[in-house]
This record gives sequence, C-alpha cells and structure tokens, in this order.
Amino acid sequence: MIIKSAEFVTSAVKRDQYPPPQFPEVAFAGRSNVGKSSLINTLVNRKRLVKTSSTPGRTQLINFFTVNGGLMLVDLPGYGYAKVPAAVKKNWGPMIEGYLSGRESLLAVVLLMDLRRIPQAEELTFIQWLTHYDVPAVPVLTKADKLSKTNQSKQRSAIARVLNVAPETLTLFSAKTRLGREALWEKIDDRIGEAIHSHVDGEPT
Ligand SMILES: Nc1nc2c(ncn2[C@@H]2O[C@H](COP(=O)(O)OP(=O)(O)O)[C@@H](O)[C@H]2O)c(=O)[nH]1
Ligand SMILES: [Mg+2]
Repeated sequence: MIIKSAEFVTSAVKRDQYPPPQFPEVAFAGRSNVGKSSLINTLVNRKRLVKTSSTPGRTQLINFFTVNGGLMLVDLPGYGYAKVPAAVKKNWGPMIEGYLSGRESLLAVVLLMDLRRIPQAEELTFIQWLTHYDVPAVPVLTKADKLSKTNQSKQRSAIARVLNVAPETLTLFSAKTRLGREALWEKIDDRIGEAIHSHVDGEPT
C-alpha cells in the first residue's frame, strides 16, 4: 500500500456525527494500551496522526481518518482499563454497538490483542458482537518485538487455541520493527476486494 495522504476527518460519539458512509471503512479495536494508535500510525507511515499515550483509557471518541482520499480508518475507543471512570465505561458499550450495528460502509474490524496476554472475557465478548453484527474480524497480535521468535510462536499458538482458530490466521505485529505491516495491509486489501466483488455480483457484503 502506497500512502499518499492520511488525514484526520472527525471525532464522533453518536451516529449523526459520523461522516457520510461513502468510502470503504476499516475500524480498529482493542483494549486500552494494546498499541492501537501506534499500529494505525505504522500502517499510514505517520509518527503522530493518531495520538499515542502512556495514560491509557482517556480517548472515548470514535476517530475517523482518510487514507489516499478514499479508504476510511476508524480508531474505536479502547476497552477494559481499570482507571477509566464508571460513567465513561457505561457509555462505551452503546457507543461501540451503535457503530457496529449501523455502519453500512464498515468492511472489517481489526481486533488488536497483546501477544503476551491470553485473550480474556472482554476480547471474547467483543468477538461475539462482531459475529452478531456480521462484521468480519481481522485479528492482530501486537507488541511482538517484546518476545523472542520462539516465544512469539508459542504465544500465538496458545492464543489461537483460546480463540479456536488456526495460528496462521493471527497476524504478528510490531510498531517498533514494523513486522506485519505489509501482511495486515494485504488482509485489509483482501476485504476491500471481496466487498467490491460481492457488490458487483449483487450480493450483500
Ligand atoms: N515495544 C512496543 N511498544 C509498543 C508497540 N505498540 C505500542 N507500544 C507502546 O505501548 C503504549 C501504548 O501504545 P498506544 O499506541 O498509545 O496504545 P493504544 O492505547 O491502544 O492506542 C505506548 O507506550 C507505545 O509506545 C509495539 O509494537 N512495540
Ligand atoms: Mg490510542
């Protein structure tokens, strides 16, 4: 993927604040601090398009970005961080479900999980939501540089067992070394291609 431009579009909480659904859209979700902002910045070759933070859990807005004036990338607020105030936590579910259930241009959600951590109820619940709303998930395991090669593949297998998928379906990623950047773009491109193809064929995406 050659990145010619990457720009912030808008922040939203409610549906009427979303930009028009005129471009193919891919959203990014995961626990706070999983490396979501860093991953999006790596994908688009920008240092600070999306703000990274060492005080997680503050972003409770849905942020929209365009790449090359077409594809829309969406940074969903992170979940499951203990320091987030209760009021913020309460709003998170409806905000995310509102987005997943009503966004016709949404083609896939990239689900980020820390490679060092076995997925918990939060991740499993989120995967159930995606299944329920019929949104394809692209699972990515972040911060791979923190483990040795041997431990990377051991951990990937352990996570794959919990998720009941083949290990190869889980993309290893590192914002530090850029491992997995091309592989992830390929998966995103595949989803866009499939969606366009089924649209041409007159089938629902
Ligand atoms: N070593 C390493 N650190 C990372 C990686 N990705 C993110 N981080 C660090 O993890 C912290 C949280 O990253 P951020 O992208 O803000 O996470 P977010 O809360 O999910 O958006 C920051 O201190 C990042 O520098 C990675 O691939 N490798
Ligand atoms: Mg972030």
